[in-house]
Amino acid sequence: VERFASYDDLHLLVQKYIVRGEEPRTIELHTGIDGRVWSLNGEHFRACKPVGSEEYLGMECRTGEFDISIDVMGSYVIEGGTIEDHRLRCEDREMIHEYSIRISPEKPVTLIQYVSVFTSNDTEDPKKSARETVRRAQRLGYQVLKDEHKKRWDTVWDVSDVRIDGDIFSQAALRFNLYQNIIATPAHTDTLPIGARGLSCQAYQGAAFWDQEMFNMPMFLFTQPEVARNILTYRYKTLSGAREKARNLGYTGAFYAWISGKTGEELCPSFFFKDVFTGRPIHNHFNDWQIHVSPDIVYAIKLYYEATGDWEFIVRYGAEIIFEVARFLWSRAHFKKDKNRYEIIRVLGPDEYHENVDNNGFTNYQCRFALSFAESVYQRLKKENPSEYYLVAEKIGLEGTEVDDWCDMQRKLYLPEPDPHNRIIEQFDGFFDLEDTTPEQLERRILDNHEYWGWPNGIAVETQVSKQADVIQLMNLHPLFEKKVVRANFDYYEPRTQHGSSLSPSAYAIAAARIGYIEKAYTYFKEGTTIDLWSTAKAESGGTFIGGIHTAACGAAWQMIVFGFAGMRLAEDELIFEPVLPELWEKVSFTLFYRGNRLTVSFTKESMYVTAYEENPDSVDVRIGCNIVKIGPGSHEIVQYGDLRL
Ligand code: IFM
Repeated sequence: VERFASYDDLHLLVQKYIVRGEEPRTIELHTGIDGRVWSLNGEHFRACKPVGSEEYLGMECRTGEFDISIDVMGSYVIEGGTIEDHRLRCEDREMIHEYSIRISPEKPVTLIQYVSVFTSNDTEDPKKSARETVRRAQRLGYQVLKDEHKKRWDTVWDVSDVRIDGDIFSQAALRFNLYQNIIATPAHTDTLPIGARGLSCQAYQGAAFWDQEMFNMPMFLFTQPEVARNILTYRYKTLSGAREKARNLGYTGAFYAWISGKTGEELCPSFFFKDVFTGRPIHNHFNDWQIHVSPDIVYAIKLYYEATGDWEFIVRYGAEIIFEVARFLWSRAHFKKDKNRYEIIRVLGPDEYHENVDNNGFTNYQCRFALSFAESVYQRLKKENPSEYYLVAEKIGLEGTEVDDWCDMQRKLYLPEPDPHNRIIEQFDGFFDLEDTTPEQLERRILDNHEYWGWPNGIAVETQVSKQADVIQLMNLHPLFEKKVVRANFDYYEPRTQHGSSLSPSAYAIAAARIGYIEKAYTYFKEGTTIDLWSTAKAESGGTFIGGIHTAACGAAWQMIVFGFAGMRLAEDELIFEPVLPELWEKVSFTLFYRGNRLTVSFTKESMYVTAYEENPDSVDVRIGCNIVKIGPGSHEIVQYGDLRL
C-alpha cells in the first residue's frame, strides 16, 4: 500500500494497493466512501447523499452545525487480475464498489484511487471542483502526482530539516515531529487555525489553543516566515470573536478564545471533564479564566517582528490586536489601592490543575510584556505611520487616556519576584502553603485511572503538584531570569511537575539545556519527541477523549533543538547562541531565516559553524558565547568554544 495526501494539490488524496497471490485465488475488494462521521456533538453530517456512476463515486454532505457543504469524489482504476463480479452497494451513507477478482502469482491486481474533497469554505461549487480535481488526477496518473507531491515536500524539507549526527533514533523521532507540525499547519491560508490535536481528536475540534503561537509557530517563524505571518494573521481575522468573548464576560478589548476555530468564537465548553465517580460534569474554567492566551498572542507577534523586521505586519494587523489585548488586560486587572498595585486575580496559568488562582507569575509577566509592547507600538505607529495610526485608533475608538492607563498598569502590575533567599518564584499566591508532595506520591491516592486530577476536587488541587511547566515556561520565554534563578526554580518545580500535558517535557528540556543539565535535557527531548511515536500521553481524562496527535509537542521538538541545545535567543539586532550537545550526539545542523537572510547553523561539542547564503541582502550579527561575528552574504564563520562560554 502506498498513499499520500498531496502536498502539491491540497484537495487530492491518492492511494495505490497492489495485491499479489501466492497461489491462484479469488479475492474480495471493497472500496468506496463512508459518510458515517461522528463528532463531539453527535452525527457530524445533517445530510449525506451518495451520488455516483461506474466511473465516479461521490458523497454530498452538509454539516449539522454550520451547514457547510462537503463534497467527496473518487475514481477507481483497477489493473491486472480478472474481475469476476462487480456490485455497487449504495446505502444510506455509504457508496461501495465490491469486486470479486481472480488473482494469481503472475497476475497481481493493482487498485489506484484518486479522491478529492472540497467544501463550501473553499469554493462556490465544491462538487464541480472535486470532479475536476479527480479528472485531472486521472489524466496525470499516479506517478506524476507522486512526483509533484515529492517535489513540493523536498522544498519544505530543504528549509525545515534538522540533522542530528550520532543518534539515529533521535534523528528519526525528531523528523517525525517536524513532519507532524508541518502537516497540522494550514500553511496555505491565513483563515484557519492549527488544531491542538491536528484533525485527530473530536474533543479539540481541529481548533487552536495558546499552543499555536507558543509551540507550533516558532518553527515556521525561522524556517518559513510567511507561514508564521499567516498563523498570526488568523488571529487578526478572528478578532471579532475575541472582542465578543470579552464583551460577553463584561470586559473591553479582545479576550481570545481558549479553543478557537475558524470564526474565533469560544468553542471550549464550560463542562469539559466529568467526575468519573458520580458521572456529573465538572464546570472547568479553561474558557473564561485562562486569560494568558491573549498576551501570549502579543508575545508571538513581538517575536515575529524581532525575527523578521516586518513592521508592515504590525501596521496592518498587529497593532489592532495588540491594542485590543492591552485594553482587555486593563479591564481584567484589579487595582488594589491599599497596595498601590494592579493584580490579576481568578485565573488559570499553564498548570491547569489549579483554577481560580491569583497572580499566577506566568500570566502576570506575560501581561506586563504585552502592555509594554503595546506602549512602544503605540508610540512608533503614531510617529512613523500617523495616517495608519489614525485609522486604527478611529476603528477601535482608542483614546489617549487608555494608553496612559496601560502604561500605569505596566508600571504597577504586581510581578512575583524570585525569593531573595532561595531564588524561587511562587507559581501563584499561596502556592507554597499547599501540601508539598510529588506526583508519584499522589498517584497512590488514585481510585480510578481516569479520574481528573484538577479543579475543583481532584487529588492535585490542594497540593503543589503542577500538571505542566508553569514557572519554567515563564523563564523560557523571558531570558531576564539569570541562570542561577532558573536552576533554583528547575530544582524546585521539576519534582513537583507531573508532565500531565504534552506541552511540559519540551519546556523542561529547553530550560535544562540552558542551565547545563545536558543529559536531563536529552531525557526530556526523548520524552517530548516520543509522545505520539510511542503514544505515551493519556488518551482519556475525566471521561473525555483527549488523544490524537499532540501538535504542540511536535512543534516544540524543533524548539528543543534550536532554543534548547543550540541555545538560540534574539537580542536587539543579533542572534545569540549558547550551544551544548548531549553525550551521544556528534553534530546538529539546521537552516534559519532571520530578517530576510538565510543561514545554515551546525555545531559540535567543540565549535559552531554558521554559513550565510550568497543571496542574503545583509550581514547578520551572531554572538556565540562571548564572541561576536558578523556574517556577510556568502561567507561563513567557525567559532571554537574554547573558554568562550558565557
Ligand atoms: O493548551 C493545552 C493546555 O496547556 C494543556 N491541556 C491541553 C491543551 C491543548 O494542547
